[in-house]
Amino acid sequence: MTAPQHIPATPTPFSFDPSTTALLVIDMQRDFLLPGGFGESLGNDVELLRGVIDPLARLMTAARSANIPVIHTREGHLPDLSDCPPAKLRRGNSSQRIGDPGQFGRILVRGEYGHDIVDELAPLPGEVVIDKPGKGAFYATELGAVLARNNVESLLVTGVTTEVCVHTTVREANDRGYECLVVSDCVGSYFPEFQRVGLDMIAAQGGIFGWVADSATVIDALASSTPAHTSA
Ligand code: TIU
Repeated sequence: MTAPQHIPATPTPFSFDPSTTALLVIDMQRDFLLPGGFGESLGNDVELLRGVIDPLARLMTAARSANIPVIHTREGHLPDLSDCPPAKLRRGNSSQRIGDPGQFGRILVRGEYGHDIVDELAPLPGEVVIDKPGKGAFYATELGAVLARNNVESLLVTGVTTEVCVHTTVREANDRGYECLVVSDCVGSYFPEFQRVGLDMIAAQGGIFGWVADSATVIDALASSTPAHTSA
């Protein structure tokens, strides 16, 4: 244990102990972020997601300097799609389904170029990467065990998309007893309205799912925290 730190946040200051905190980076994958990729092929403006890359890269650097473990997730499926529920497979545009050939390999299939994390945010050797078949990062993954093993109690949550995988994961984490701070400029949505409302929903009703603060504020707090973790 180290002394609790406080990050100015909405709706109240976020109290966290750096020695029991992890940075969660959700689904910063080429399929969602690269121009010409799956996300763009569905008619989305990927620039709205790409704006997350620079602040998130700075936050990851700050977390690593504070010895806060960085845990990455990727949404995707086994090549035979046996872990993809038929209902999920059927969903969406009929010419662009999970497992179909895309610009960067088979869409959201593990091992394909598009499934992996963008170069700017590549995991460092030794950092945990959780492959998840669902929107939430806890469902059918080892995330809960990884967090327990590292005595994690608080999560700094980042990634894409705000209203889908970030929200699902924050809700799952909240129900499991984790305290979640969502970093507002390090999460992104293809839909500006969903970004705004998604963030509002986290902190509404006195912090029904968690807290919200921007990356500059979080980085300031991490810079004054004491290194604590040694591994993930
Ligand atoms: N990672 C994530 O949010 N997956 C999605 O499918 N997001 C959409 O917004 N579609």
